[in-house]
Amino acid sequence: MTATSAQHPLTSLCRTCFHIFNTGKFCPQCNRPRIISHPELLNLSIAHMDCDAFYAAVEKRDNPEYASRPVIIGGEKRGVVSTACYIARMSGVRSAMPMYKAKKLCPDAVIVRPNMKRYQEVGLAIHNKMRALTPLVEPLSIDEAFLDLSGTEALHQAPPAAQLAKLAAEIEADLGITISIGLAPNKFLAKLSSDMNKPRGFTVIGKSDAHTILASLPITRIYGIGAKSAKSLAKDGLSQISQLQEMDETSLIRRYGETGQKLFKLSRGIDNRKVQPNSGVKSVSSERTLAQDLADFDALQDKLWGLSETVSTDLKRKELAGATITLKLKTSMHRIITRSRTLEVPTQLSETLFEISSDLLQPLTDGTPYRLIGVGVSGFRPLSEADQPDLIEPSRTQRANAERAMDALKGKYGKAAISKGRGFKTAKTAPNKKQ
Ligand code: TTP
Ligand code: MG
Repeated sequence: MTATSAQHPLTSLCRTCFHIFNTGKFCPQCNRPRIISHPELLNLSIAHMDCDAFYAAVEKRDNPEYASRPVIIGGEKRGVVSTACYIARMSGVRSAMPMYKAKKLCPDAVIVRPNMKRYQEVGLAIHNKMRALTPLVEPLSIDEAFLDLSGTEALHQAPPAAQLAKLAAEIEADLGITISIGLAPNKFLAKLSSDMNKPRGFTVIGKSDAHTILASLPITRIYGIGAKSAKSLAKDGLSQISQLQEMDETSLIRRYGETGQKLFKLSRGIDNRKVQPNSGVKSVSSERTLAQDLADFDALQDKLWGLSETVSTDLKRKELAGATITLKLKTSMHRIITRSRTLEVPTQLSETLFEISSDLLQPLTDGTPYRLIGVGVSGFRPLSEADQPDLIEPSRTQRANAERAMDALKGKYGKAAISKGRGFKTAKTAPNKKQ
């Protein structure tokens, strides 16, 4: 499906043989009907790609007997749906739904416990295929990424739209996973469009039709507008993007400050954020200024769990694993102290970050009051080397597996509200994130 504009001539791409032609319902070269048409098709280079029913797709691929059955992926203990295949979705099953409800809606579904390690491997393989097209790949989560394909046409002898269609076909053929594509002038519109015709979608939003498409959508489709912001906007009578399009910038800024300016721009399809690959990232860290100075080990260690979880979430989202863990402290006299330890095997797990940073903290708790505490990871190494089974300390491997299972429940890392027991104490205030 395609967003089109009547005034401008269309350009079309065949998603089967990648032939480019003017217009028509069938490809003049291969006669197939999977055609994508848009007047700006050859001018756009920012893409967002998101796998379809990702965890369920991996399970179906690995268990062909599930192919035509409704499949639901979910953790047993917390009883929440991680995802459901598109067959199960026809019965109304959705991510984050309680499992008992999903079972009621779809009694004949195959229920599968998540295998996070497997999904991470497949997600990484997909991101690596993207990196073969451009170094400008920004993973957003395990199954999605932004790509900036500007300037790649000469190298690949094909415009970005054709490169994307080919890549999707290659991912399907080589990895057995289907993916949906959004192509647009910027990240906001690309992400919006990839979601519009799932599964196996390819949707284009151009400059010429962005305004009209946005006008038909609710405000909640603007990134960063969660349930809370939507509620306060609704109090002011604002629920549709079209309403924002009618307001001028000054009054939006006067009402909502910086958010108002963002709403003004995004409602008009303007988004200047760059696609940021991870290659420039040297370290990932998180630190927190304490409400009151602390000297006690237990009290300080209590903060380390939340910090370790934040850093770990960030590492997983960015597909990074680092071997050097650094603890940072600032005394009440503003002196900065750092202590680091380098591990044999790089990690991205919060359990490991917590364990090592606690070890580093121990000798520094000699009664000195601290006003800030932070955890950082550097020394990045290939993800394939990360968190290997620990033969010397098998309990560490068990904890790592438990964390991966927990990640499965958390969905796209942090979307849902699940935290390990010890995190509850520190989860109230979000730490300042730094990179
Ligand atoms: P999504 O891309 O949001 O969902 P999806 O790939 O299952 O389905 P689609 O994109 O076709 O709509 O998330 C990717 C994976 O993240 C998903 O397969 C499972 C996991 N996930 C959760 O565990 N919990 C959640 O609440 C969500 C939204 C996703
Ligand atoms: Mg997805």
